[in-house]
Amino acid sequence: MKTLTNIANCLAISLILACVSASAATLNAEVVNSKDKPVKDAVVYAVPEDSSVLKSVKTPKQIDVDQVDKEFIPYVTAVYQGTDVNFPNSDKIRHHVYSFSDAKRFEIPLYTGAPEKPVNFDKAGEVALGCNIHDWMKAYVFVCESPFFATTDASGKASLQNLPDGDYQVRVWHPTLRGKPEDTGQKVSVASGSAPQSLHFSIREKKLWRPWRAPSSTSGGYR
Ligand SMILES: [Cu+2]
Repeated sequence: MKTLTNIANCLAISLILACVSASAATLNAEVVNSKDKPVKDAVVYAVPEDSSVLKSVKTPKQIDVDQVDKEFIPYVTAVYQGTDVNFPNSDKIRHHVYSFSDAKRFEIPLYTGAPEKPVNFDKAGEVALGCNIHDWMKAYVFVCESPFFATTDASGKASLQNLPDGDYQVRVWHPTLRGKPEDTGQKVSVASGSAPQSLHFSIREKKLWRPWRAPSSTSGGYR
């Protein structure tokens, strides 16, 4: 019996070791604001110093930003430079999606259902989305110069996994970020076989103007 327990212990230890090496190049990031409160929907991204790493990475070519109950879903979408974004309209009414941002100016005039073609985001930077009909509909596409990114959850945490070995600048962007993502940069070296690293970002925020939502039968009033 004792031998069996020992074998079980050995197996458990082997499994733990296997897990550690499998998650070798993992970065766990936490983003807080100047009041130490977690920041949700922040994009944490790692830019490799050796850009040849980017050639071997497979990334999705298309992604959706939906419109449901007169809101964009999700609020923040991170994409790798060059990705196509579809803007399906899941409501029964028409929306008119646009952006005036430098990284992408576009307009999809009043439509229902799926637009004819997606919008290609080929320039890195933030793209603020709006709807011409519903002023409160606001959302963002953040176009990353790197395919290694993750968006923080409600606890301000995000995990970047399967990073190829090498040196990176890890940066943060958020709609409320005061200053440039480059100013948030932290240099990190990752190597397979090492334990996950933890990064802490404290960002300065600016106030975002957001119009009140009009009353709706489904939301039960203003929000
Ligand atoms: Cu709309």
